[in-house]
Amino acid sequence: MATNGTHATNGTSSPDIILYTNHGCPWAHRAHIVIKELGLPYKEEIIDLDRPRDPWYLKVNPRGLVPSIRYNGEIITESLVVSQFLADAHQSHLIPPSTGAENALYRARVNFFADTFITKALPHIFGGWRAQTDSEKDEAAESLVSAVVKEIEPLFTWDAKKGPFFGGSEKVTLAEALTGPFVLRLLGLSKPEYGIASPKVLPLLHEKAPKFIAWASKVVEEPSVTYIWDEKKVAERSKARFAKLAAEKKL
Ligand SMILES: N[C@@H](CCC(=O)N[C@@H](CS)C(=O)NCC(=O)O)C(=O)O
Repeated sequence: MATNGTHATNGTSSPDIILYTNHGCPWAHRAHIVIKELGLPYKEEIIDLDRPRDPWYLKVNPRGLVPSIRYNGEIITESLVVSQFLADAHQSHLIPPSTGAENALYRARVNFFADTFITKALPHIFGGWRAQTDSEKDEAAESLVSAVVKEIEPLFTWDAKKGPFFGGSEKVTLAEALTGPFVLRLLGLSKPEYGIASPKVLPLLHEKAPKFIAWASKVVEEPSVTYIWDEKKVAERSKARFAKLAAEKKL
């Protein structure tokens, strides 16, 4: 089991955290960003997703999915729940506490932003990867860009000169922690050299969703977002997985 991190940022004694993860999983990646932003020490247990889960892990998470965490002996599962829990348990720049209407409103905006990305854009990102012909990939690219323009671009209402992240924050917030793993994949795996997505995705986003691209370009530069990211490895594994699914006619 690997040990990471050195200190807690909030002045309280550090909790005992085990993160059950796989570095190729975007959902688990959310928890990595949160933990890194909080500066929390943790141990990690890599779960091999290429074979059936061991019985001990099914006791940790009966769904067999990553991420899960053990926090001072308590198990917490599901990436959104894990991320929100850690951010609430350790107050930081990620998200304000839920006390007071102003904070509650900010939290609602963060949640809406992340939810919009996941429900409106992500299905088209995945759709483009699964598509098997160039024209299907192009079609998914058009749908993705339309969704970003309609649903996400209007959410960038803050002055990005103050700070590039949600609400004009200079530091990554929970909005970026929840969406960053997918932003990395969108910007990284859409490069034409991988042949995973339509080559039109990035030029179209630059042309039609400038605020989104400016934000996304900053997100993928953050050390907390990139420290477990291996673009080439994820690209190769994704291609191999889609080729296998296509051969089994499961796409
Ligand atoms: N809704 C879950 C999704 C997690 C998820 O799908 N994890 C995948 C890896 S990216 C997994 O553990 N797959 C194992 C399997 O399906 O057997 C969350 O947000 O935590």
